[in-house]
Amino acid sequence: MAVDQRILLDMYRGMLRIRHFEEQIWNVYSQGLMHGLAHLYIGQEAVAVGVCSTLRDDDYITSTHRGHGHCVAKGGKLDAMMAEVMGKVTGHCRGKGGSMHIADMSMGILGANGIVGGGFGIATGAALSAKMRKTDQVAVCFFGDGASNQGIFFEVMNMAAIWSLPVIYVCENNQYGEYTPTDSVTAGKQIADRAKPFGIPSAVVDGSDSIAVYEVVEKAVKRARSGKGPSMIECDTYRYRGHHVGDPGTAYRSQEEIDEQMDKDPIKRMEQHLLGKGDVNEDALAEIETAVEQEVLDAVEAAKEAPYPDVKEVTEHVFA
Ligand SMILES: Cc1ncc(C[n+]2csc(CCOP(=O)(O)OP(=O)(O)O)c2C)c(N)n1
Ligand SMILES: [Mg+2]
Repeated sequence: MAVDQRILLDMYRGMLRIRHFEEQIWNVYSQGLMHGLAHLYIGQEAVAVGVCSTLRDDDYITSTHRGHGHCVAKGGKLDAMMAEVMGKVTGHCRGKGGSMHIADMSMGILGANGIVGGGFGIATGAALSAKMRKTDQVAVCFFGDGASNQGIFFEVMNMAAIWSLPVIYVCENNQYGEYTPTDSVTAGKQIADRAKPFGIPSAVVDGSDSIAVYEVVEKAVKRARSGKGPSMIECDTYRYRGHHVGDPGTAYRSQEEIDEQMDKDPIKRMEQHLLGKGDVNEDALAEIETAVEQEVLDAVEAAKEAPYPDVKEVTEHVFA
């Protein structure tokens, strides 16, 4: 069945919110307004929105060091996220988490994570908790191609399969782990194949096509919610920028390769789809983008104005 027009427009808006948010993170970083680094998600937007559009507010996600897109798509507030990145008290974690540790339990965002593969145990544990509490919540674990080589990935797939847990492992294969091409360090044809020995159904999908991502994840979510157990989905995707804001991203990738990947841009692709159907025109899409741009600029201004947390609260909200 075709995906509802309302969902398509929401996904379009969602991808623009991520893209503009990330471009402003670059500006904020360049102006020296944030501490530390950020790993930009630009180019991978279709994965976050395609996946999160299938989820309920009370479902869980775990994210990665490249996590802003996942958090925005799951309902993170742009002003609270920008404030968090800039270390301000109005941030999701009162400015004490920063870019790589944005979490908000009220939205099921169980945390971005600076530890590669750090979400595997958390998402699988959240799925076990949902099963034990007999809710029909599901957990999505976003992870990279690099993380797929961490041993815990195999441990959690075993547990999830044995206990039939409501978890969906979503691999974002962006072809690189830091500065290393994935195929030079990752055995096997597809990362999705790693689910097979555990009897976990898996699929590979074009990660620049938000509709395709939505359709395949929707099936996995239905399966998980109805008690049939875990799934794994590998999304072919690409990050346009460097590994982090300090890496131009061009030393280990040819410009030709980057240009070829950027031709498949997920936002342009959705634009063409919506215009092709004839239900919306260019003006309507431009209006959406203008509103998003303003929302992001407002978030930057609010974060600039906000104070840093008081030094007295440095040991508060620390659980370990
Ligand atoms: C346990 C651990 N090992 C190594 C690192 C250093 N590191 C940070 S990002 C990264 C690459 C991760 O690659 P991938 O999972 O493909 O994610 P991507 O950056 O491509 O989104 C590495 C090795 C880390 N943060 N944590
Ligand atoms: Mg990668």
